[in-house]
Formats: sequence, structure tokens, C-alpha cells
Amino acid sequence: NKTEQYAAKKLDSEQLAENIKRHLQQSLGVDQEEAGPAEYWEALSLVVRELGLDLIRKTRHKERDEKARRVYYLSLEFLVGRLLGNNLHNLGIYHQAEEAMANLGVNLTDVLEHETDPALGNGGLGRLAACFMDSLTTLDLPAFGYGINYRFGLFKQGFAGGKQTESPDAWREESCPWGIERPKRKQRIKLYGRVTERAGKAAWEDTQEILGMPWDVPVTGYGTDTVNTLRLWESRAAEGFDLSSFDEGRYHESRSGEIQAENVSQVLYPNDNHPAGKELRLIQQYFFVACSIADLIARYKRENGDNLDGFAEKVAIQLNDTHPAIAVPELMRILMDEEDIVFTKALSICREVFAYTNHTLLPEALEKWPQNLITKVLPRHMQIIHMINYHFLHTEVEAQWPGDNNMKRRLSIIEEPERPGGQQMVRMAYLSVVGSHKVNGVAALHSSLVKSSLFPEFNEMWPDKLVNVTNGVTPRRWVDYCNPELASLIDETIGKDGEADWRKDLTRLDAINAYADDPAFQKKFAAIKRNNKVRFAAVVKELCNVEISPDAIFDVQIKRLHEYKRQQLNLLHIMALYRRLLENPDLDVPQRVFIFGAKAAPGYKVAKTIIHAINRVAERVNNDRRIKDKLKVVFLPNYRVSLAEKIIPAADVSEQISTAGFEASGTGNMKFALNGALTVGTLDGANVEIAEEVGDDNIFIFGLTVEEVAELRHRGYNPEDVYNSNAELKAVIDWLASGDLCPEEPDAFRPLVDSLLGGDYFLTLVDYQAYSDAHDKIVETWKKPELWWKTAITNSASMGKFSSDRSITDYAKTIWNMA
Ligand code: 26Y
Repeated sequence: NKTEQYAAKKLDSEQLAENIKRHLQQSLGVDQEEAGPAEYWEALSLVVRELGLDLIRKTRHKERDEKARRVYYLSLEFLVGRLLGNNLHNLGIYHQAEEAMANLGVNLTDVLEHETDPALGNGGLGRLAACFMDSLTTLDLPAFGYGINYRFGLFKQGFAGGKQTESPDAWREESCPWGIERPKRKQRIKLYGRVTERAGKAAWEDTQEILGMPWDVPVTGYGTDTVNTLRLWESRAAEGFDLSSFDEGRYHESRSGEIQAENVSQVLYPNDNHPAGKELRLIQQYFFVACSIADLIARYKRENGDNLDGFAEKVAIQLNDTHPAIAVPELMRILMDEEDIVFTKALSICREVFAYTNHTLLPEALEKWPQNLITKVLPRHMQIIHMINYHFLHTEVEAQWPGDNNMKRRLSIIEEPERPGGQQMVRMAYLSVVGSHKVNGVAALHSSLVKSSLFPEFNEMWPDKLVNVTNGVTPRRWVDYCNPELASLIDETIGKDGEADWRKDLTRLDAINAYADDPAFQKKFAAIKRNNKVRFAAVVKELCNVEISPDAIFDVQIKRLHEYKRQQLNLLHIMALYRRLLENPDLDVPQRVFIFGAKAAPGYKVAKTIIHAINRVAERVNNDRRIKDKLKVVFLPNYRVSLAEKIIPAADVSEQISTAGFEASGTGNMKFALNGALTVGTLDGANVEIAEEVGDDNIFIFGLTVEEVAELRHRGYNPEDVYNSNAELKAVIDWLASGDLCPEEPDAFRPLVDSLLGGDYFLTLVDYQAYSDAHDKIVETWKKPELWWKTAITNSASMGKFSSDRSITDYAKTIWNMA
């Protein structure tokens, strides 16, 4: 059977040790005696990279022979996390590597901690792309990921007086053995310039050019020899770039603001769900899209010859949100201007090739670019967008709603200004829908809202276009690698060989449900959770200098800071718990620790205020002896993938408390439940499906539903009414507003208080009491350990659906036509 045969597994610890020593000496130039954990990390990474590159080559040969369709996943973000440990696990040589290191006198766990965690993404969307690459490879699907090799990843977060500080994340400075440059595959792309007509054809001229240098990262899968490529582009100045514009005296006013080539791949925009609308961001999008499309066309031609007739059969391109949507006019441009294919045929090729995933319904997160900006940076693309729009409106919309100009205006890819003097805007989501054959949401509820609220007219025009693919997470990183004790317990209980391996078929976990009531199994499961909590408590001590007891309930909310995710609801409730304890210090309640991790977009004022407030409350609560350690609050700085790997296995309670209708899916919710945490959550995103899988008794659902939210908004809602009718809520808001928590800046929390009392768009106050009641139920359950562990085990055992392998299989079947 295949899982036993794959190549890397044949390496034993002695061979590994030899290879490590060879790289120490020959690649790093250090003697064994001089080497510390950092050098060992690099040497072992080079060994694994060697293996990876060898397998990439073999994968490429195999794919060339099989001539199957390939999927190209285009994403501005790949939040891959640390790679060494995960690759060792996937390749099946973790234990050999551990032994090899031990024989060399070093501890592998220490070595792994020396890897800088690449933060090439903001949050959920970027992490999903990384889980998908893992699954594509594990499932042996021919795939490339295309993105940007940012020099600076997401900023590093610190706290000063409880406020967020940001510093640059120069993650490659240390050394990054994963990527290898491929100068042979570099691309040259154009920007700016103008379009003229030559012999009846469009010519894009007077352009500036930049180079894209590909940087390949091997992506391993579990139990397979397949290794795919994550190809990240780095921008470079094309030689002559500056000189030629100087010579021609083209450095006049309108061009003086232009960017330097190297700037393009310099920094990841730190906004999650809120576009900055900057020219450089548009250039980033076009840069990586143009490099990727040129690269995949060149590959197609190498393998299939110059005729593009069979292109759509061999190529599937998935757009990770609208960020790479400029790929639609880019492929059109190449097909029409360079391959002489007529417009209608080019459009039908595009539609067969592209599919678009929507990750958000937040109106402010939907990308729109000023038409003038696109005209300036990509003049030919703007023309093509107009051609697509004209065809769409006057042929397709006209056929569906003859003579309905209002409908044409509503569905136009170009949004007309509401006020005179306003700008025309290009709606990137509409461009993506019109240019694709399938559009998917990321959880059942979200996808139904995409149909009913976001794109109802498109759904009427093209009833089969809008579909659902529920998100998933890779069980390799999110159990096997981050929670090895749990992984072994599962192996011991249900077997791990071949078919039985839950790492490859997560639905196998269902067999664990038979043990949910078993006292012996419960004991083992609880012991593992406790070990994880002990280890995590040491991390908290080191990072926050706060002592937390592993016997307390660890209640965790980790995700980007956003008002719709409602960290403020969690905060208000903690403040109330503290007050309850002050009123009655002998209250018979279990110890609780509330744990936060979250970065706020640097320009998002209210989000930053929430961080500041949580930190100030934490400081007060943690230093108050009157409450006898019954309550602790910690906010871990610089939340990132490698911290998530330590937090999630140690969590008892998972906070998934977004306003219903706003969290498209969530993926942290899946990771927590998989690792045996109980969810307190709203009926939002994938929480709905998690509740279906675990059963209503095994999850703490509270709060308004999507329908109730709509109804309340329709009726009209005054937050002051809730504030005045709930004494506890009123007291904590007054406390926040009083300045008591931040005497040197008494108005510090005003923006938060104003957001709550002046509109409360995310209905935090409305859901407060239900949330508090849900927490009371959590405490009741905690007081009955057999019930608690039964519930926790049921959660773990019922997460089979949420493997990213299932998600990718769904994509392959319903969207990529590959399975
Ligand atoms: C336009 C730009 C500013 C922008 C940048 C990043 C817009 C959105 C984003 C990121 C969105 C995102 O991460 N969305 C999340 O995607 C996850 C994966 O599908 C979902 O689980 C999660 O609910 C959703 O918020």
C-alpha cells in the first residue's frame, strides 16, 4: 500500500545525520562543534529541501506523462507558518529526524523553534490557501500556488502601555532555506503606457517594465511522493528601467509619483477586510497575476505545443477572493492581442478556466478600483473590461431582462458615481463573477447569503454558477504536528495503517465517538489536554509574565481584531465576571483564564481601542488579590501561526462569537473543536455546520440568527434601550467610559464606548445577555467532568467533515472538473 512505499520514509536516522553534517560543513561552512540550534535548523531544512526538490522533479515528470488538468491557486496571501516540522511529519521522517538530532546531541524541538514564522498573510483567507496547498498535494492533484514573496510579512505586534505597536517583519533576514530562485523562469511585465492601434490590432506601448523573479517553495503532502510548488514572485528592476525614462525625458509631473520596481513585492498590506485602495496595491495584484499567467501559459506550451485550443482542458485557475481578479482581463489580453483569438472565444475560454471564491459579505471589504487608476496603470485592461462589460450588459443582461436599463445599471461592472463629480469605479467582484464559470462561498450559510443578498441577480441569470464549498483545515498541521499526544491516542485507539489513517481520511475519527463515554479513554484524553495546558502556561509566563493554572478553564479567542468578530463582547463579559467576583469573592466558581491573540489593522481605530481596553482590564484583574486567582486575562502579543499551534491544543473553550451573517466561515472554529475545545458561538459561518456535526447538546450556541438580525435592523434598534435595561451591562460600559482603567488618558476608550452606544452596528449589546447565559452553561458543564470530557471527545470525533481534503475534493469535483 502506498502510504508505506513513499520515498522519504526510506531515509533512516543515520543517513539523515550524515546529510545534516554534510550541509553544516558544505552549505553553511560550520563545524559540528560550532553549530547551535539555529545552524542545525538550517542544515536539516536544507536536507528536507533537497528531498523536496528531488520529489518536485519526479512529480513534474509524472504530470507531464499523465497530461492531466492542473489547478493554479492565485492568492495574494499564503500564510504557511513554519515549514520544517510540518514537512518532517508529512514526509514521514519526523521520528528519524528526532533520533538523528539526538545522536548529534541536539533536541529537535529546540531546533524547530528556531524557524522564523513566515507571515505572508493576514488571517483566514491566507491560512486557508496554505491548508489547501497541503491538501492538493496530499490528494496527488497537479497544482501550483502563485503569490508574492513579500520582503516584509504582516507587521510584528508589541504592546506599549497596553496599546498595539507595529514593527516591520523582515522575515527573510535570518536565512530562508525553503525558497529557491528560478532565474530561467523569470518574467517581464508591463505597466502604464498607452494603447494605440497598429494594423487593426491593439498595441500597448511606452510602458515601464519590471521583472518578476520566481521563488519556489516545495509543498509536501502526507503519505505521498507528490510534491507541489508554491511559486512566489519577487519584483526586480528590469535593466534600463530608469535609464530609458530619463533619456526620453519622461520624468515629468504626472509620472513623478510612480513606484520603484523593487517596491512592488516589498510589503504585505496589513488590512483584513478593508481595502486601502492604493496604487501600489493594484500594481502588486497585477504584477503577480501577470507573472503567473505568463508562466502557466509557457508551461502549457512546453507540454502541449503553441496552439491554445486545448488550454481550458488543461488549466483551471482559482481566484482567492477578488484580489487576483485582474487575471480575467489579463488572460483576455493575451488571448486577443498576442494569440489572435476573437473576443467571444477568448471570453468563453476565460469562463472555462476561471473560478472565484468569495470570502466576505462586508460591504466595505468588496474591492472597487477607480476607473481612472486602472486606465493609468493598465490602459489596455481597462479597455478590455469595458468590452467584457458591454458584451455582458447588452447581450446577456439584455437577453434576461430585455429593455431593463435599471438592471443594466445595477449589474454593470462599472459603478457610476452617486454624486456629480464622483468617480466611476470598477467592481472587482462583478468582474470575477462575469469572468468565471463558478463562484463559491466558503460555508453553507455564507454561500446561501452570497446567492440571496450579494449576487441575487447573477443567481437568477446563471442558476448553476453560485455554489458552496465549505472550508476545511489540514489535520496534518492542526492535529498531527501541533498535538502529537492526541494524534498518538487516536492511532492507538482506531489504528493508523493505510486506509485507517485518519490523517488521510478524517472521517475515520468518527470511530472515536464510541469512546466518548469510556472512563479510561476520557482519562487519557483529559491528561493530554492537561499536558498541553501545562506547556502553554509556560509560554504565557514567558510572553506575558502572568501565572495561569492548568486547572483553570482556558477560554480562547484568537483571530484578527474586528468589530464584527466581537472581541468587545468577550471583554464586556469578563468585566462583568470581575465585578461579580468583587461583589462576592467567595463565589463558588471554577478558575477561568481568558486568552486573546489578535492583530488590528494599523489604521483601524476602534479595533486598536479594543486591544488597549483588554490589556488594561487584564492588568487590573491579574493584579487584584481580592479575587484569589479566580480570574486571569492574557493578551498574547504578536499572534501568528506558530502561536496558534501552541494555543489551540491547550484550549478548553473556543470563542466564535461574530454577529450572525458576518463571519463567512471561520476556520479556527474547526481547529479548536478538532482538538477537543467546546465552542461558544453564534449561528454564523461554519459554526452552523459544526453544530450539525456535533449535535446541539455539544455546543453552546447563543444570540440572534441571521433572520433576527435582519428583522431587528428593519424594526430599528436603539442600543441605549438595552444599556438602560441591563444593570450589569450598564455598569461595565460606565466603567469603561469612566477613565478608571486608563487614568493618564481618561478618554482612551471613548471610540469603543461611542461605537457601542452610538449605533452598535454589530449588535454587541443585544447579544450580551444570551452570551453571558451561555457562559453560565459552560461553567455548569465544567463542574461535571464526565460530561465535559464526553462533550470534548464528541467534538474531536465529529470533525471529519472539516478536513481541507474534503474541501479540495469538493472543488475538484464541482469546480475544477478534475476528479
Ligand atoms: C481587499 C483587502 C483589504 C482584503 C484583504 C484580506 C480583504 C479581505 C481579506 C481577508 C479576508 C479573510 O480572511 N476572510 C476570511 O476568509 C476565511 C477563509 O475563507 C473565512 O474563514 C473567514 O470567515 C473570512 O473572514
